[in-house]
Amino acid sequence: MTEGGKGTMEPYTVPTAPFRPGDEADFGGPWKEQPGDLSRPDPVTCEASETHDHAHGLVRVLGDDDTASGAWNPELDAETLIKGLELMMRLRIFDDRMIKMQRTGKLSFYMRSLGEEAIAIAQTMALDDTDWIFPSYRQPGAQFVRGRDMVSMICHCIGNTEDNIRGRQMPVHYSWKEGYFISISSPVGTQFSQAVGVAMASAYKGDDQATITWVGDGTSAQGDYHYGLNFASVFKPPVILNVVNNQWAISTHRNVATGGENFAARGLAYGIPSFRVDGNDFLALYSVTKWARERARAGKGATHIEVYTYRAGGHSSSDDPSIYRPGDESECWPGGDPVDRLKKHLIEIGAWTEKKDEKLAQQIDDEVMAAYKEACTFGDLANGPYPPASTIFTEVYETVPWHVQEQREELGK
Ligand SMILES: Cc1ncc(C[n+]2csc(CCOP(=O)(O)OP(=O)(O)O)c2C)c(N)n1
Ligand SMILES: [Mg+2]
Repeated sequence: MTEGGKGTMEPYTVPTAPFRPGDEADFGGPWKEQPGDLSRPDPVTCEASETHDHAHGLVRVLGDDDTASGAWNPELDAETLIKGLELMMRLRIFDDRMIKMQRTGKLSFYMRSLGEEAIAIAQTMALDDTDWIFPSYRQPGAQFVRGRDMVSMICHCIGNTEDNIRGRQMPVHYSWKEGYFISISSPVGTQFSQAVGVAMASAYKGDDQATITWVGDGTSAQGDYHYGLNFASVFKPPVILNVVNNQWAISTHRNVATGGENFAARGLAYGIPSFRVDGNDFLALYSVTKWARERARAGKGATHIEVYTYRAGGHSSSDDPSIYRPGDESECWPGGDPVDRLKKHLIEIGAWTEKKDEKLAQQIDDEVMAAYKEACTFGDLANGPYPPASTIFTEVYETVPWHVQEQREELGK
């Protein structure tokens, strides 16, 4: 003991964010990692140890000059790239309109995917149409890839009579059975171990059906993430496990979520091939997810991916990021904007123009507004109609338990 009874240990500290309001954010300039840096191992024979560099580097395809190169270039044709761009634009414009609806009192709550559009879109495009999707609230975009009608999505956000889940969930916490899109859970992280369990069932049944799931950086500090990884490591089911490191968990910086070097490398300790991928690079995301799907199909088990990105908007409509981070932090992000980067690449290869882009944006916006108007014919937030009270008792149990039946009778519905 030193004088005054104090110990000699370092003082206890809680990690804090590197930049706060008023600071100049600095992420070290353009990425040092380049598209040609990393090899593409054979997905069927690859051992986790072969992905050491991939977990510590950054898988990129789109270079700073907007060209695509390197071993991870998926060589997609222009038609597929334009489809990817269109879907990302649709998600962004939809989000933009819906947050305005929330601000004007027409929705109770909303969450955008701003700056993270490439994730759900590119990764879902790389899957088979019947693969299971276990999303967080930041991947509603997967539904656009699988063709969900926007009217149905908006009806859910309003919670009107055509809400397919009858007002049981918060807005944006979608469920969509026909699209193999599992209900988004409010308690964060539950989807991770569920996804592994469903993948184990697919393997057991011999189905060629893979499962994909995502958690955020903050959520990866929870037990669910580690339980999922451990089961995936032992049983080697066909599952793609993503940690979306968007730097923030509401107002908590990601450096509170792991004391490790990064998020990707944690998968190596579980013996699972692990990749750190530029989450604003549509092509890199598509390519690594295809690799993981090929591995799953071959019965070789899970792939772990850190999607390295930045949450450009607020956490939700209830959040004000200007009180905990610099206002221009997202503009300093070296990964740029995912939609803009794919657009520039398409222009670079001569498959797109600014004019076409503007025309498409207008067309999508018109479609979103028409969908909103149609959704309101089934009820709006202020006036309803809403799902009838009787639906509290339906669609949850196949055989209604006696106590629920009793409650229903008491309510007289
Ligand atoms: C179990 C649980 N704890 C806390 C919350 C409140 N909460 C909702 S989102 C969130 C932050 C999650 O951040 P992250 O995992 O990084 O995901 P992101 O929002 O950045 O995509 C928290 C703490 C919750 N919904 N569930
Ligand atoms: Mg986060």
